[in-house]
Amino acid sequence: MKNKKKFLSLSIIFYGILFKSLVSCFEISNKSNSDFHPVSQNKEKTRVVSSVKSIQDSILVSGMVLIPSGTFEMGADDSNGFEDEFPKHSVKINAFWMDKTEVTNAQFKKFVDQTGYITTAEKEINWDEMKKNLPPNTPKPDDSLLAPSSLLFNYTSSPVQLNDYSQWWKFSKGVNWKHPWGPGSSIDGKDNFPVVHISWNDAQEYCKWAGKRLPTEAEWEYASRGGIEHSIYSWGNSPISLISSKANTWNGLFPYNNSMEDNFEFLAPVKKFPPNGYGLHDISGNVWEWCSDWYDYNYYKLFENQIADNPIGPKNSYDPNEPYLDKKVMRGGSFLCNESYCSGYRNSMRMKTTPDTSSIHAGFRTVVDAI
Ligand SMILES: [Ca+2]
Ligand SMILES: [Ca+2]
Repeated sequence: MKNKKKFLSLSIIFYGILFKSLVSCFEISNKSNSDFHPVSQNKEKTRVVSSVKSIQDSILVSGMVLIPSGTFEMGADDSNGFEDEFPKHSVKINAFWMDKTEVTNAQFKKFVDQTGYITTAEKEINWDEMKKNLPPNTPKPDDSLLAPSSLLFNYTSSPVQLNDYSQWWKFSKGVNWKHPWGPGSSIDGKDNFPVVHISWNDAQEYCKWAGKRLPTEAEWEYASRGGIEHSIYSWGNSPISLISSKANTWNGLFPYNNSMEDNFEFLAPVKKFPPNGYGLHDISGNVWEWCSDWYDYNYYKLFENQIADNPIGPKNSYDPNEPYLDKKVMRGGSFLCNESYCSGYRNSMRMKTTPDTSSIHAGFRTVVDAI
């Protein structure tokens, strides 16, 4: 029993995508609702730019929208922000093109068909590589734990302590982008669903093939805001609890009762929810989206009282909760987020996880520099 417990905790450290972050969500969401102060909706507006400048552009940016250059205030919009979202600071962003949707199964399949690429979740875990990022003398787990695997969500049968994420996250064998719910599942007929079980490393390889790149964290937040200043969400400031039509999230009681007011229990096909002001679908919810930046808890402090000019993130990762793990940023929340547990769909909410991890609710979208 002792050994079993040790392996469980070890696997959570290894493959612990989102674990600490989910705890962070819990801490945020436990704040009183009385702290929530919606501001006026008058600033909401729709601004979609979809023109292209040349034939070459039109090929490259198919399925993308132009995000115009500008300066915005990056970071928490109210007291619900987590500590790493402060201080709010000015950021200048050059124009860029961004995918209207999360990268789909059909798009990723084209990449795999042309390159033969094998994703992280489809490979056995290389213990020699992995242990370099773990505390010294971490024991090697049983070989069965090193088999190709990814993280799956499982309902609990009843209310549980929300700080014990191992109750609903299971590291599961045979789970990958082609079999998102395990060996018995497939993506047949799901071309327009977001590809999932994609590690940051996988997303990088796709970008190289496509001639594109991942957005920086600053670009992502700027795009998510959709041209609305000081908005908590990509649609403005109306609470998610009142507008389930805005994004695919978790309605009801997490993690045991999904009431599905938004009509989707888990993943939704892309474009089932309205775009934000820049024409981006599912920038909030559905699946988390990788950014190019390393995560640093203190990064925003570097830009206090100055304008950050197209920041590309820190040179090194730092998460005080797991300082021995290097983590990349993810943004936007997923179908597992809700107001009572995880508000990851807030514009400024910062998620972080190691670049070799994958899960049922993590994907990405790409960008291209606008010249
Ligand atoms: Ca949903
Ligand atoms: Ca998303």
